[in-house]
Amino acid sequence: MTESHLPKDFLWGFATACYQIEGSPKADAKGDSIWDVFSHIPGKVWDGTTGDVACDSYNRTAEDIELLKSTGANTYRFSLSWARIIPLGGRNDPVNEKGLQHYVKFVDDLHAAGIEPLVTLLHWDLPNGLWERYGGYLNKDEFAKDFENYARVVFKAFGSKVKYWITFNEPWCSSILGFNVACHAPGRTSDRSKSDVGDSSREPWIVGHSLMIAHARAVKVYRDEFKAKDGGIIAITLNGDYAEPWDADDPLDVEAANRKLEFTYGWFADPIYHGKYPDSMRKQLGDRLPEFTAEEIALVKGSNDFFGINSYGDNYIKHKEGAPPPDDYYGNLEVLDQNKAGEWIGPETESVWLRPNPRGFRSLLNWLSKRYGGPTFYVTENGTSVKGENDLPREEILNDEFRCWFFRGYIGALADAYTLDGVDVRGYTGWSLLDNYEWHEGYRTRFGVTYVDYEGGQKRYPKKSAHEVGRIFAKYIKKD
Ligand code: GBH
Repeated sequence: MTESHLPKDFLWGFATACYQIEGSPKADAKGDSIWDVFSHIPGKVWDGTTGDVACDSYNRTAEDIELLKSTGANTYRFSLSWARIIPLGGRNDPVNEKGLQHYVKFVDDLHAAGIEPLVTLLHWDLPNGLWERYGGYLNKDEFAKDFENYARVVFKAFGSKVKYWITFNEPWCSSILGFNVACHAPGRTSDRSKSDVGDSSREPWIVGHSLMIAHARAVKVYRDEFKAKDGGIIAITLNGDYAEPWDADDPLDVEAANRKLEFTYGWFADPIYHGKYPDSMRKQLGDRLPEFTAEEIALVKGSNDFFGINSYGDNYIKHKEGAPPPDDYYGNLEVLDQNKAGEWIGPETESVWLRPNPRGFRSLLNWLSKRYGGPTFYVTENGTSVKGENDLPREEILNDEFRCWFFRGYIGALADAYTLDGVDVRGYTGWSLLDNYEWHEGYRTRFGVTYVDYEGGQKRYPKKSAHEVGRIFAKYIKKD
């Protein structure tokens, strides 16, 4: 029997995103992002909170690095605030040296602590200036040019200090949650009870298309102007949970489960690895899904040096009969927690959408590896909330056995996928280093391996899982 393991130089650590942890929305001449605006609109966030203070990480970089060191992590994934670096966002707008140098120093400090930075250029917090100027991602040409400019400014400032770049975090969320479900900024939808503006049947697909082009242009800039001297790799990070048929004996459910993966991962990964959108999407969406020009697809195809994945739970999928409504974004199917036999896909968490299932994670890695010809994967987010965690006494929160169980299962599944299935995975950053601002859910839902006491001055208290993750990796990573 083979003992599952992970390769010797495996990168592991934790992930965060700037709007979720930094606070200090006006410090050092930062501009507003669409999240600064959205979170302040009454009714958008469940508990009415904003990211104005969050974990106060903008002022506590040293503390966060100490925390990372204490977990034994060798990697940290974080995102840059575009609006700190170029407050208005655009290619003719001034660069804000203070904002930029904040991150350059942070990267230097990480290196001094022996921690490899994995940098995301945009984790949903688009400069509001670009939204106001031309509708942000709705304007493909303007947006792609401005993103390219921002990327170049950043690549130049960091040089060889950063070896791992991610263009966008989860374009699916920016498109679907921002322009259909409307729970994320800018909150547009066809549902007039939620927004006066928006077209759920068209805008999300336009936004997804813009993000692909902008991603590809930034990658081209990196490859043409920086890669040879700076030696890094660059990719986009896609999100999606595994999908299993509600009734494994019904070919329509089997097909629907596959279609769900095409509508989440395939939407972005098929153009990059296969040069076109999935047939199932074209069939359902017709001309609502933009076409790539020859020039665009030449740019997009091959624009990943690795495959970034964010994945959390698993679902059962049941096909739907009849024609899908125009705002359908999953591929005419139901996403369920129980299968036909009434079995739950996994235990409950604090997040309605998340039921963990490590076996499903291994299957997902296999599905992606097979469909995309065995690329190199970095898992850039994976983690769990805990049912009722926020209401527990602090001692119990710190003893987060459920989260430890989650990481044992998922990291074990990762090692099995690597060892037994030949999936080429080289890195993993757990979500998240800290409890933080969980977007429209506010602060109630906690994903951190560190408890943050929001009432007690943002003080950090490592949970049991903060140390457990390192113990798990120590078991799997080869020593020689
Ligand atoms: C990640 O997204 C984010 O990158 C991170 O910022 C966040 O804190 C973390 O998850 C934890 O939530 O029920 O239709 O609203 C994970 C992918 C996709 C998970 C959308 C929640 C909700 C779908 N997310 N999903 S819906």
